[in-house]
Amino acid sequence: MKDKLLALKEDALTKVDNATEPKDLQNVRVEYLGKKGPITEVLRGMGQLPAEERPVIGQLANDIRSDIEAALQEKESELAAKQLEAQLAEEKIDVTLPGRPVTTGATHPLSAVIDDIENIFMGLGFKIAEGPEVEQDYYNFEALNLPKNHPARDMQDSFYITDEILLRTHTSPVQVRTMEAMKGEVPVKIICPGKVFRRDDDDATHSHQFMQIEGLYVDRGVSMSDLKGILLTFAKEMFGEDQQIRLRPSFFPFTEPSAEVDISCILCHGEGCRVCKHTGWIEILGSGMVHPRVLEMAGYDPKEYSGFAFGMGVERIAMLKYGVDDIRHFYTNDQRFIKQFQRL
Ligand code: 2NL
Repeated sequence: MKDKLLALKEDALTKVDNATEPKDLQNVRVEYLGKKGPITEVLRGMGQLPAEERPVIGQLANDIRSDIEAALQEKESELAAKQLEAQLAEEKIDVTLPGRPVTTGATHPLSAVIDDIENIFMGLGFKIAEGPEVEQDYYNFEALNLPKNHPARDMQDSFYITDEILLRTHTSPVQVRTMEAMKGEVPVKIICPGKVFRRDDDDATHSHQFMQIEGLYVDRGVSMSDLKGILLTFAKEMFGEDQQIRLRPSFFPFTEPSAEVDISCILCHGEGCRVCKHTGWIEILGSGMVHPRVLEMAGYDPKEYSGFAFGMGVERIAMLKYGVDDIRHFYTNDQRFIKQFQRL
């Protein structure tokens, strides 16, 4: 038995020595050390041996097994090193070839405009608040004083998931949720940017999905003059120091009184041109004093607290600021368009 094992070892080591390819070594490993190999067989047949021989033969078989394995591994690294050497001798690298250009990402123009607006309002003490895009009817409509029969609630105008769940049509629900979470604490001073969804046909100025930023300031003694002051500061920082604003009476169910806000035309500075339709003014947002019922539903006593709110469409601002003529450019993902607004 002992001689048979030693002969096996000699055979295996000779085959390892003569191997020229990794495949040869794998064959040796399977042939001698595999489950059906002679060494495994010896170990299996140990039961037939006299008791005093068992430990000796067992030890020997195990030693031979590790000797063969060690020889295999040594030869394997030897072959690998030879293979690498041959490859290096054969391959030529042309270090004079030009490098591949590295493509860098660009901030999307809508993200750039949102960043600008956020920074301006953070400078005025506003915090940023975000919330769900899939929203409950209560937060999207009911809590904003939009009655059950309001046209905005029509299936034709909103994307409903169920009777009670829909894609939010504005970011106002985030403001309602924030007030609710603050449990009557003041000041509530937030801006809420995000995606909103309306069931429009897409054209140059309409998209079924767009970005909105709304602002809300609730405290004791907040007045319409605070609204005017904040929005004038915003207009100057966003469009230039010489900007003026103009408020026109309007209507929103969630504000009373309500006002549309215009800035002086950024193209002609009030002279009259095609962009401002010869009025000298451009409408950029809607605003007003938060309706007392909206305050009350969110847990703020309208006798003690007041607030202003406003909302603007980000695409509209970006189109004005960058002279973009079609809202669909923002969503077509054409690199040539997006790269024009590149900044770090
Ligand atoms: C527009 C007009 C507006 C608001 C949004 C608001 C939010 C709360 C309470 C009261 Cl929680 N108002 N938001 C107010 C006035 C106008 O948006 O034309 N947006 C594009």
